Amino acid sequence: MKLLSSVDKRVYRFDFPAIDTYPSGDFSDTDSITQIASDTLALKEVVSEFAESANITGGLKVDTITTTGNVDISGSLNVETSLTTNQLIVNEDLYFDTIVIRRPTGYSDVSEYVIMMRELQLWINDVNVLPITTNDSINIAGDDLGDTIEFANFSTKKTKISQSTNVASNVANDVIGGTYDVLNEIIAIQPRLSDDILYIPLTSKYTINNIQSIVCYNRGDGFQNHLIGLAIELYNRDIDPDLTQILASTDEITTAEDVYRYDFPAIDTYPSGDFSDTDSITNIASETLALKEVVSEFADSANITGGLKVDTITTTGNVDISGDLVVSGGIISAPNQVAFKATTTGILRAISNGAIPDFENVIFNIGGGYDNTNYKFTAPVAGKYYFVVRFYTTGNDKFTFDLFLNETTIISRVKRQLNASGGYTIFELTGFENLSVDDVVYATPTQETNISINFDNETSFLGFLIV
Ligand SMILES: [Ca+2]
Repeated sequence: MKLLSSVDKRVYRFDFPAIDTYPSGDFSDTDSITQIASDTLALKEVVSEFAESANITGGLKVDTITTTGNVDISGSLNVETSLTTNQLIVNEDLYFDTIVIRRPTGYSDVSEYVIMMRELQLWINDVNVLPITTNDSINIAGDDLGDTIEFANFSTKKTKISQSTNVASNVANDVIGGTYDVLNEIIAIQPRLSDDILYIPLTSKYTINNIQSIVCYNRGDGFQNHLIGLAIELYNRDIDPDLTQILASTDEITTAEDVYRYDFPAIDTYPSGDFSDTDSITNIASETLALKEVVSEFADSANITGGLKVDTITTTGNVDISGDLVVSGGIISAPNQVAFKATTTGILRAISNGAIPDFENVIFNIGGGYDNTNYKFTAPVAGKYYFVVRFYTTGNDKFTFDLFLNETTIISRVKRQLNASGGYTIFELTGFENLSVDDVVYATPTQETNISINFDNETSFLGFLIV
């Protein structure tokens, strides 16, 4: 707001954005304590600069937005033309760098929440990467979670200790012992809780899509039911340090087994002959050795190397298919497939050579390719089109009627060679043509003088895109 002292007015009025809500007929041309002064009475200024920030309930239209800070968008960002940036950071949700083994529902098959096993393997590119991408346990209680494999509590995110020398990082020491080499401390020394976890931070970040399999070797000397209730979860602690977003998860273990195997989509890339029927640090356990589960549910989005089976696919965006689309049942609905039909209106007319019948009455025109001012169809997309020109002639004169492509090529022709009797005959001219975008198709009589056509609904021009 600025002073308007240089202007000779008795009343000054400063409009703010909500002036739009004031009834337009309620301004007063005279001094008023019940109405806002009108433009006639007052000098008006629009106040549009606000301090600090503004919460706008309606839409905001501006020519340019310049900001020195960040722009946080909780919805989607749609860019109609182009996006220019020096650095594009892709959503890393699908990358994980942390494995957590925990009890999602707090269930334990035995009274103590024991976490014990021999080994966990993360198979990527035919290699178990866990031994080379993890750090040994420090094994001190009460520390914050860091970059070492530890027992911990999921609620407090504080470390807990192992029993004896069975430290947590033995889960990735490339040793599959005869009994177990990972065990959380006994309850008499350190209470075991339902939300205790085995925390396995990786020193590398991997995409879930590249996982072939996660294999868990349970303890090997009985008591395998101690693992029942546990599940394996994947997180990205780099962007989610509180471990709140599960990127992928196995089901809870429900049966006592020696070995559990969780296949991810990239299992298709693993050589089919390389599965091992015995404990192995070089090969993925076979289905003979391990109970197999396929992990197919990921958070948010996924690039899936293998197949994808779902009940329903709903998308608000496009679906681009570079391969074939095979539909084995149901009906394909394609409401936007290019198609048009137009008819003539009026009475009998003689159409001379080169003239185009007035197909002015548009029945439908999906894709907008047909022009009912010049009676020509212009292909909006490339493809194979089928055309029909149907006309009703009451005359007996010979004629030639052609379907043209781009004014030079005759796609199809119907012809009455000689004058004939009878009249009132319907002819159909059909054509099937591979068109490029902007190819033009239309119908016109040629060669003879003219043709008498009945301009009713019997005379029509139609076409549609087949593929
Ligand atoms: Ca081990």
